[in-house]
Amino acid sequence: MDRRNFLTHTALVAVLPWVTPAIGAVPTGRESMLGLTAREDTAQIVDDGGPRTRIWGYNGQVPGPMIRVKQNDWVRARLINRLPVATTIHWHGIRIENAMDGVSGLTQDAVAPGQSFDYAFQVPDAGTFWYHAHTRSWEQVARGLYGVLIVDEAEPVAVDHDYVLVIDDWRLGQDAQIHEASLGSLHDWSHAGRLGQWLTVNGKPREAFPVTGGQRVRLRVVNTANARVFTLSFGKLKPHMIAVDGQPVNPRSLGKFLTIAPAQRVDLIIDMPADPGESASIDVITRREVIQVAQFVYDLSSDANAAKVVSPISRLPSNPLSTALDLANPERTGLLMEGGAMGGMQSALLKGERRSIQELIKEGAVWAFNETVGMTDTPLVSARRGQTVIIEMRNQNRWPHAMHLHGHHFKVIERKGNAVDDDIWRDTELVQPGESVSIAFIADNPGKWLLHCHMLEHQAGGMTTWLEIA
Ligand SMILES: [Cu+2]
Repeated sequence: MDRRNFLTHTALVAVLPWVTPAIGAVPTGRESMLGLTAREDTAQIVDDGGPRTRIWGYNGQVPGPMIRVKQNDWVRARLINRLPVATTIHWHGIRIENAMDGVSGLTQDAVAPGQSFDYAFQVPDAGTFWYHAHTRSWEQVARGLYGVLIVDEAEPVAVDHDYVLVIDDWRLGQDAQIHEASLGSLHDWSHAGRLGQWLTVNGKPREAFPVTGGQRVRLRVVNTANARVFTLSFGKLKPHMIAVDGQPVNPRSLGKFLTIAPAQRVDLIIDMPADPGESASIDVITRREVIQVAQFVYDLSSDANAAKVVSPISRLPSNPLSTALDLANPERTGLLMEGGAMGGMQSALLKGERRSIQELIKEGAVWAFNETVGMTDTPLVSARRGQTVIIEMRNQNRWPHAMHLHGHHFKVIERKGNAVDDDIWRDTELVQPGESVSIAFIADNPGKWLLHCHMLEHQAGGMTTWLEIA
């Protein structure tokens, strides 16, 4: 339980007092324009008393300001770039108008230092989303350019608390500063991506959520790490999953652990036990240890610490997502995922030319989709609007990949050759080494949309392609 164990490469000492959560929600809407200034600042991401860390953050904060709107509202945000480099914002999981998707080089030009860009879009789905830099994201997200975007249901959902748990890992030097020398490290790119040794939740080392016994908590878990897949344990608590990547699912018991890949979100309902003596901590489980990252703190002075009649957990209202897949007449394509350390890739196409693995390594081009590194002139798929698209992904390398599709939510219809029939619609799916996973979605959002690995070093190393919907 000692956080020092987690810091295998630094001498940072971690003993902290609990701090109360302070996530402010910034309303936005048709009338008001939210300013998001991307700039360098410092943040207390290590323990109080330790040094402040130089970060890049929206309005100088990490996470950036929480944006909270109602379903069908407009988000209007002005990105003001005070960074030394160009940037853009991607609104992850929002089924957005293509021009607002924030992908530099595909949907907009990158915003140069000193310049600004106005994003304005309507949010069709209620749920838990996030926003982050989408220009050199392997560096900009690692430095802290991300925030949470919550879209509230049209009718409020009955809970006593609505809490957010944003998990990130940071690679810090002994001075508690971001380890810059390893940004862009070929080792990270060709292995699991940039993994940090310092954990934060909501931008600090630990989080405390006030509760009283018998209360119902909605907990929105967001993984903003560049590459780390987190495994969370809730001790004796019994969470139920109610939404995945912003889309409602039939409430179901979580089981023992929550596995959450980079960019994924999971909404949970947790009924707090009446007895404050019961375990109420949230732990991150690694291969070596158990690290407490958050705790539900009972208000012992309250008379309310009593068991309430536990009402059933109802399903969240459905979002207006097209789910009637036409599996008989799909546009179908394969996506072979190759490369990485120990992957055995011999050569691949880079900018239209076949290059040997030795040449590719020199360019950091260590991953390929369908024998091609990175973006191509023609899309992986051209679909008519409304067509069902099936993408058969085959992970033929030694590493897991968190595959993210922009502008749509998809359903896994087949895994390892077995048909899957569940009610989960995702924007990011973890594909394990050796696995084949087929996803299907209705191409109902016109434009140019990325499909890429959200292990951001894998994306930068070549795991990115695009689809075009007429
Ligand atoms: Cu990957």
